[in-house]
Amino acid sequence: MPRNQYDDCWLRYDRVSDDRRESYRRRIKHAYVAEESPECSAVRDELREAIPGLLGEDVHLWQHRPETVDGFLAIGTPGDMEVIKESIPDGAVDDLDDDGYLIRSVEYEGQDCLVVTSGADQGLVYGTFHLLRLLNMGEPIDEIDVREEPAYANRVINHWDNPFRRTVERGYAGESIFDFDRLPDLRDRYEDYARLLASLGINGVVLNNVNTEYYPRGSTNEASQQFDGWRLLESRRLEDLTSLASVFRRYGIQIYLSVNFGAPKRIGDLDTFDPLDEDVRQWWREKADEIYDLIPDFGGFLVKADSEGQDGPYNYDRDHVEGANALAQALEPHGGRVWWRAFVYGSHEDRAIQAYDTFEPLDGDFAENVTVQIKNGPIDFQPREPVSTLFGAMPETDLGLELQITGEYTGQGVHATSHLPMWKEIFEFDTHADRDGSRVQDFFRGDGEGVVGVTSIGEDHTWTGHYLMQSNLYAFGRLIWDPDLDAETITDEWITQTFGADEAVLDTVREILLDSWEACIDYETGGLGLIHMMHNGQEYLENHYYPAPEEWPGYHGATEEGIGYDRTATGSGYAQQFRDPVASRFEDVETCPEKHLLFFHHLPWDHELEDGTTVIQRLYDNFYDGVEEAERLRDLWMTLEGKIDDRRFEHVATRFDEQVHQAEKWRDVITGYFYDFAEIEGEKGRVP
Ligand code: GCW
Repeated sequence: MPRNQYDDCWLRYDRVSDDRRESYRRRIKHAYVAEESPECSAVRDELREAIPGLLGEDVHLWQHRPETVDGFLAIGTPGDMEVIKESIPDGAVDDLDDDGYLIRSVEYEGQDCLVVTSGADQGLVYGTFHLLRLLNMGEPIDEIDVREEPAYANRVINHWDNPFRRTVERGYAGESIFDFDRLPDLRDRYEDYARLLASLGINGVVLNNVNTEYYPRGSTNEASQQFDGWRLLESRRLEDLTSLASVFRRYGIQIYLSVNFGAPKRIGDLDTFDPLDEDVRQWWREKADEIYDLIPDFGGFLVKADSEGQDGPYNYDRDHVEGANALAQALEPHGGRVWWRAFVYGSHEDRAIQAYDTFEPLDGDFAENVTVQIKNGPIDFQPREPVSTLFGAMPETDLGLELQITGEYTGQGVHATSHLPMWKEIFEFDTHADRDGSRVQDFFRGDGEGVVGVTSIGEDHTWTGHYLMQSNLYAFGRLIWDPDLDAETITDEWITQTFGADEAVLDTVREILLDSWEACIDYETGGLGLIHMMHNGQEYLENHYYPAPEEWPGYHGATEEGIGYDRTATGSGYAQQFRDPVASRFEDVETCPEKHLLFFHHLPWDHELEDGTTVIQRLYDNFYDGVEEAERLRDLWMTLEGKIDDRRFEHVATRFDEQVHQAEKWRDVITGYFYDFAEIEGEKGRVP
């Protein structure tokens, strides 16, 4: 599929304004980039791509210092070139994280230069993309002095791509971009994707779905037959991966694989995959040796075990430590890491309490190179959930935070729902854990820790199924590079690089994105902490898209006398998994924040809230307000006709119509469903 300008997302490199052009031209028209590494060749490629767009003329790449010009761009480590060694104070780079970089405008022997430097080549890639972002946004560059380091060591994208069917679980942008059957042949799309990720400072990508085998075991239904990622550990498949690894390596990105815990039996022909069996441990060691012979900078394994039917240590009555450590011992000699998911449920009546009950007691027993990967909330990426109680509860274990970039529960690539406000709320949440810095964002800062995002990019020109939903991938990357960035700054960066600098476009798209999440919460859940009322249809694109509260009585707890789930001491006790003062705040119906009220409490329909409104009336009102908000956001978008290219304008406008239609459906189905229980009419004749 030929690339066109609509595929470029935020790397459009549109022509800069005339008032910037001269100062830009003086410092970047001529570029001297260090020679020897794949990363530096990626840097040169990106300059060749960007400068013609920004300046309207090609970049002149020199193999030495261009002495005859007014100024130039120098990109390299201090050891690579004099101009950097002499214009950057000694040691300024030494104490920088390898992924960190400096960008400085300097005057060097009468020339106006721009220096991008780092202690390592991947830092040069991230630094170059930072510079190009500033140019893309029309920022002044004559007095730059930037020092950047990422907040988290591991900034990883998780793909739920099914390798050989090219389907993407929870993907809404067409086929998977990865054509594993055609490897080692490469597609341009791989490099374009690596560029997008590197421009955000992403340094790891898990290529395939955590559902690596079809389930339930032996099932014949077509849907589950597509989970075939376990085959990627076959030797011929590993050889094929070396080319893909080389594409991502150029951009400072390591590749990882989701592996099936039963692989020793499934691929290795052993008759067991018991993690304490020495043949099984030997098998994993040999498989790891084989991988690292082919891909020396392989990142490691991601494992979904004993979860939603995937194989795991429970098959042999072993626990998660015994399971994870069996793989960790194999990767350890090569510096590889096991990312072991804590998304395990099904044996506790209240799904919310299981992860803590299961993993907290194992704190400190996991091997050094194991990271326990935890979803932001206790259920499953709902539009709003309280945070996981494991954050702050496992101080002796490396932890990873798992966020969902794809909109599985927030409109599936049709609704324009920004996840950034959600992530900011999660990041800012104070767990009151007994340590310096107890906000969620203060965790995950160790070398073996980090933040991962589940994306769903695909073959579609939009990459994400919706032009506005590219903003979620962008926001994820920027936020985990610097969680102190505010939502407005990140959103404005994305809008300016994607749609240009028109003030009206900027203000309008910013308002749409930053208001979209609360609107989605209101028209999908009624905004009092209710969750999980979606249809679990067989049809792929139906699953989790339509409302079906009748399918999940155990989640919302609607009865004739009231609604909500009692997670206090009189119920499942989930609130007590938090530390005080958080635990007592949630425990007490008077102090529990309204946005989480029915997640922690089961209350009569006519229970009065702080402002005297009853629970049922508030639910009715929020659903109606949510639909009105969706209509308002659509109307806002319509004001941009003629200010944005027709293709993207129409694309988004069409989806807004569907979004409003679906919002009405969610409102009517769920308020009708509650009315049947409560038999309480809504004010203003709203319900029924
Ligand atoms: O979010 C749910 C999804 C599944 C997903 C699972 C998980 C990959 O509905 O599609 O499976 O959780 O996170 O493992």
